[in-house]
Amino acid sequence: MKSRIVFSALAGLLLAGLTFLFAPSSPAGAHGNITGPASRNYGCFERWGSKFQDPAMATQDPMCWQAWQANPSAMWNWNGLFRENVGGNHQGAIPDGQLCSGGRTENGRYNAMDALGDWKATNVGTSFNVKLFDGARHGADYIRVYVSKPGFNPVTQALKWSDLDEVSEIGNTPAAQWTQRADGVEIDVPVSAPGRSGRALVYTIWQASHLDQSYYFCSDVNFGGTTTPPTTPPTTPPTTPPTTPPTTPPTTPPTTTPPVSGACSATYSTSSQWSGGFQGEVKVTAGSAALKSWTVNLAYGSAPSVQQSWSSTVTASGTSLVAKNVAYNGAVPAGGSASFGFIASGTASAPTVTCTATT
Ligand SMILES: [Cu+2]
Repeated sequence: MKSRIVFSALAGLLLAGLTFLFAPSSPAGAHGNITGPASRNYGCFERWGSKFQDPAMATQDPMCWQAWQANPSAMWNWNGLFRENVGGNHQGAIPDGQLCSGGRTENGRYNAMDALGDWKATNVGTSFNVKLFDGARHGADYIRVYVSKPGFNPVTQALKWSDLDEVSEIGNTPAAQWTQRADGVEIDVPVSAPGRSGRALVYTIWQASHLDQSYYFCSDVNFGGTTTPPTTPPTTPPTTPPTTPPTTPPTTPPTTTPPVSGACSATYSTSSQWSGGFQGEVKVTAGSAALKSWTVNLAYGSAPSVQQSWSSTVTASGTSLVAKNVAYNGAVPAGGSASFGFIASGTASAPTVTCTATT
């Protein structure tokens, strides 16, 4: 279940604009999250999911940038930040400093949510609603909302349980009583925090009425903040030349060498799935010769519809998906490997995988 895809900042820069082929989709079929004031990973998904490789994020929204670099699955799986079998002992299950990752749940997928820094904060008044979207229609045994105490600075301080005051709670509420949406249900939990101003963290525990499944969300807020008029997303100034990788020597076009089958091998794994979609990952391993470029064919009964891919360009061809290396990961040393991933709709199934390469 854990992603083995790691982006480096350089890879992100090189990738920008190269591999973004598909519009994103939200895997909204399962579980849920706080959509307002948006939790850290939901906010990063909402703001950047359609352009998660845009290097502008590094300066415009650096905390989201570090989160995407650390593990994009934390955003693609925005609805999966939960623990099971906590038995109501949330403080016992989650150490101080790890509250925003749910105690580094899911093999650490959400660890970047604990990172200290200037996360984008939602402006709220002293009375506002916490909106919980539940794509799985679990409903709630209870929902508890906490606000960090006055003086706590989420930009510089790691959140501890003792930093929190509980400000609101609702009890057992079946999904049938929530607001019905086509893709799930949602509920507003009213919160009042009189006299507050400035930055704070809102912490929500959702005990879903499904197994013993509890969800943990950090939402950054700014009490009394003024809403700035929506600015158009800054575009790269046309006078700025695109950054070219200075150290990459010109390579001969890979098409001059015929592909060799057997030069590489590839393995497929489903790293995550939810109702209506899944995330697949493929590892390409070079044989005894270094690769200059590679192509992986994933043969299915019928090709799944791909919404998003990274570290590869993925296109459908008949009943197959055809994945080609991108600029930065075509060269693989002998015995070395490269990885890519994709998000697709439908039900995960294991494809027949073949790899060809130029050496
Ligand atoms: Cu669930």
